[in-house]
Amino acid sequence: AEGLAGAPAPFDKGGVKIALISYISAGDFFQAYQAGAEAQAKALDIDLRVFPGRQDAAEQREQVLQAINLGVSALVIDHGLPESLADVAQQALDTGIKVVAFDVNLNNPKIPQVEQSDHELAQLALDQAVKDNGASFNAAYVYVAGFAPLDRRNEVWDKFKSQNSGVVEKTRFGVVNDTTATSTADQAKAALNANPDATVVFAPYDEFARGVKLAANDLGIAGKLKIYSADVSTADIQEITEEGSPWVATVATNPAVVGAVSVRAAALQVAGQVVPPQIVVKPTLLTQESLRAAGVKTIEELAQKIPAFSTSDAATASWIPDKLF
Ligand code: SR1
Repeated sequence: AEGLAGAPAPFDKGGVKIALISYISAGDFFQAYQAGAEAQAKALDIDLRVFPGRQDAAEQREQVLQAINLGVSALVIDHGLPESLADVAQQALDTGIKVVAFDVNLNNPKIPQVEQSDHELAQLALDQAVKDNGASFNAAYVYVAGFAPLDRRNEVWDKFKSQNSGVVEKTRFGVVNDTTATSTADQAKAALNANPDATVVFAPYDEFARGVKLAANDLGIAGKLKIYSADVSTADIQEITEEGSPWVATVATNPAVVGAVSVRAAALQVAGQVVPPQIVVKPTLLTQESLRAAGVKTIEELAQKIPAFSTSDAATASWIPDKLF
């Protein structure tokens, strides 16, 4: 450990231990989130201990206890089930460990919450759906309850339906597991087969959108469907912009930036600095049309064109390097 010149203690000496404890590690979003957290940790000379997420609430809870025993200075808890985390997160706080939560509501005023402004994200996607399809359409909706970001996006979907009586939810499905896209594709095939009049799909997680696109291609109905999602990755850009793709818009942050912000929020607290209770990284609407017109093929190219994809002003300080990508 070398330390960071000009940084407050303990970062001036380096080697501060922070744990990143995820519920899900698979998929583009979570891999990029972790990569961003690692890049920010490296820039701060933090010894980041990454605990793999395997969609296992009991294992994630155990990992929090392991991190406490490791003597970390802070924990970043990335997704998970509040009921299996709240008491062990409090235990961490009680031993002097700082805690940051990303997308899991631990309902604790001592734990700042990082999020992507999910209400705005969903609203931007649905506004685009109305722009493209008018305010009357039959929809398929992909949702799994219990994940804070999906629950927040669902609140917007419910409100949107109540304000647009011409929008009919014909079918609802979804699964989050270690093969979310292919499992969702299986469900989507059955649901879209049974509801051939559904023309718009609200799938606010890129793994959901990828699954629905797979199903649409298998069923030969890609030409009559339009998919609206959340999230973006290089692989998603390829899927959105390819000829004949039904995936017409997504609303996204750069997940690597969100990972970096989460580590910065933890570091600020370890340095004794104040962090707001809500730390928001705002998303951007990316349509198929705009991506094709800009000729953007990768998330790095997006970062060159859209400032919010290269850095965020959330949880910054003069001593924290934040130009990472
Ligand atoms: C299972 S929750 C998936 C969502 O978490 C993050 O907020 C991403 O945006 C993703 O859509």
